[in-house]
Amino acid sequence: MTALASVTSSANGEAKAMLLLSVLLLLSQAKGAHPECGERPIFEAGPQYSRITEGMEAEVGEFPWLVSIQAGNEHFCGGTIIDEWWIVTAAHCLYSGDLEPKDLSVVLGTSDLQSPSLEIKGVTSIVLHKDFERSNMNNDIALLLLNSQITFNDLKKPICMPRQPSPSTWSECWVAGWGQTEPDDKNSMGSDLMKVPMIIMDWQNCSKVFPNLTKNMLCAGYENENYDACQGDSGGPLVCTTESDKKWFQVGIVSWGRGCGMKNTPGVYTLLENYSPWIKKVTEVQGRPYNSQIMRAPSMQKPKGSQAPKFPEPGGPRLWFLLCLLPYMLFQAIFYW
Ligand code: 4AZ
Repeated sequence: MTALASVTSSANGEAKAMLLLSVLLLLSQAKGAHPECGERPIFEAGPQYSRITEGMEAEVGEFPWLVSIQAGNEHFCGGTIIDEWWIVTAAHCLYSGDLEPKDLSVVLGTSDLQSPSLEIKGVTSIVLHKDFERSNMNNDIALLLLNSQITFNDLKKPICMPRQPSPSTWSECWVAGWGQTEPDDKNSMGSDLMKVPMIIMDWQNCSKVFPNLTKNMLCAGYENENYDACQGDSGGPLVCTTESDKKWFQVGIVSWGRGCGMKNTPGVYTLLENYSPWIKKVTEVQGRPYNSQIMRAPSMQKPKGSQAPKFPEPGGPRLWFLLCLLPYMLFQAIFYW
């Protein structure tokens, strides 16, 4: 090989490396633009940020979709981020009649409600399911529209909406919240997020425990353990994952039960998969349509309604791609002409 050829091929290699880098950059920017649902990168990276030594305290970044719904700076219910604008929660949390959007705040991005780095957003609309029945808790679901959109990062991420039909078995389920840790003690609500593992129970068996159970509800518990959600956890998510795809799906909304933590008495949850059409309709009517396609299977496509720009956006992925491509073209031009 001559000296010139070896210089040319190394320059060529550099140019190819640059091309590869720019493609990676392009891909990472595209991922940031439409974050995937149901992922928890900080938690999966290992326990290096953990403050937990034992017990069932949630770790930092373990439930990045979970929010605290507050009135007068006091936590009263949980909620779940489903996209940049929307929080799903329980209707019974907001049913009191005189609650207005301006009374509410949503705390996100933290498992510690006393953290100095938490983020607080206001609410512009409260939408309760119109068929919510206080007497039997049927249709216990509501949506909150935020006053500004969430910028996702590793501490703030949307959950995946349930698949239809949902898997017959989930590999792992958890419920988490800032609710009471002692069934009869209102003062047992803490600022640290707590979690318990859950197993979804057969509907027929659960309807023997709760004869007024409707098909919009599911039951979950943990045999021989008193793991349960309690007051203050309401509105928060029951999330599950399958063995195969390691994404987290919201299967239920904490709704009601017979007391808390009673052995062999499951908790009752709103069956979220029944409400996909309702979520779609409400979010469209309110002018902030939920785009399940992007959240479920992210792609390079733009969200519905947003126009593809005619020119590269300033600092956008295409501009970066072109900038990185330029040296490659120059090398090619110098050494092959
Ligand atoms: C409640 O009062 C409540 N054990 C929530 C969940 C359960 C019981 C009560 C389930 O908000």
